[in-house]
Amino acid sequence: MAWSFSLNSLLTGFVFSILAISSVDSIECELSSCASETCSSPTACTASKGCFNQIQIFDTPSPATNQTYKEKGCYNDTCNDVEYSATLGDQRKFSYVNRCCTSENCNKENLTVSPASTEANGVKCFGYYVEPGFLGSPTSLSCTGKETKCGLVIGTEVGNSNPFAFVVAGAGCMTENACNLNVIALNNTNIFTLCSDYFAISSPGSSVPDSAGIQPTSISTRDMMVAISRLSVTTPGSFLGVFLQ
Ligand SMILES: *[C@@H]1O[C@H](CO)[C@@H](O)[C@H](O)[C@H]1NC(C)=O
Ligand SMILES: *[C@@H]1O[C@H](CO)[C@@H](O)[C@H](O)[C@H]1NC(C)=O
Ligand SMILES: *[C@@H]1O[C@H](CO)[C@@H](O)[C@H](O)[C@H]1NC(C)=O
Ligand SMILES: *[C@H]1O[C@@H](CO)[C@H](O)[C@@H](O)[C@@H]1NC(C)=O
Repeated sequence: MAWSFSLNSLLTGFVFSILAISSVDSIECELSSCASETCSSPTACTASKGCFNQIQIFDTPSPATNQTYKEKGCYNDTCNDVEYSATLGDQRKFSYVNRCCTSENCNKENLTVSPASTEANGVKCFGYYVEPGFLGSPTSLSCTGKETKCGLVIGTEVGNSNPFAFVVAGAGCMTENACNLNVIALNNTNIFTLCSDYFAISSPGSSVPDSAGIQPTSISTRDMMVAISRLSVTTPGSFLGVFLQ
């Protein structure tokens, strides 16, 4: 028995060393980026953990304002497989997909985004969209597919001397994992999101006041306009204060 025990521990030790060696091994991934149709020529990077493949799509009613960003590269610590989207007013829709993989050059494939479900899910949100030079009008959006939350999106320019330089703002339907984001997206835009029943017109089986004690249906289009119109003259912080008071 002693013999078999020591053989066992020898084997176990051997297996552990192999695992230890292979986990410090590094792999090569494709490193590239595309802004709409313009892509950098792909190079390679070395990752200790794996490769990522990311796509961001900003869908608008016109090809001239559509934007697609793709990025491929290496990661050394963490990477999350995520997929989220937000549909705002005036047919503005933002989708984000990030995929992680851990074998050599596994991010070579180009990501495609499967079309989101167009089936209404019963949630209705205020839809709104504004950017410099474009002021939309508030609408009621019938949310579809997995976009079951109502919320607000604010985009500010990264690195602008005014930390709240405003690029885009909107309200609409979002997937739950698109709530409470604070990320850099699209063309160097800081995206901040907030979900709240305050932006809901109706949701199935819910007439409960939200945590702020406001009936979801109590917001009027006029309230929304007033609040949003303050956006261009104030900071997102105090703008949010309007909603969170
Ligand atoms: C990951 O680590 C390797 C080796 O330490 C390094 O060469 C590489 O630049 C790092 N890559 C990233 C994306 O941090
Ligand atoms: C991915 O897209 C880039 C840029 O459009 C293209 O050059 C490349 O060949 C594509 N890769 C694959 C594997 O289809
Ligand atoms: C991206 O941002 C840069 C600098 O902020 C700007 O020059 C460029 O036109 C922008 N590209 C698009 C597609 O909006
Ligand atoms: C953006 O443009 C409109 C109008 O031509 C198309 O219908 C969309 O499919 C297109 N969206 C993307 C992501 O290319």
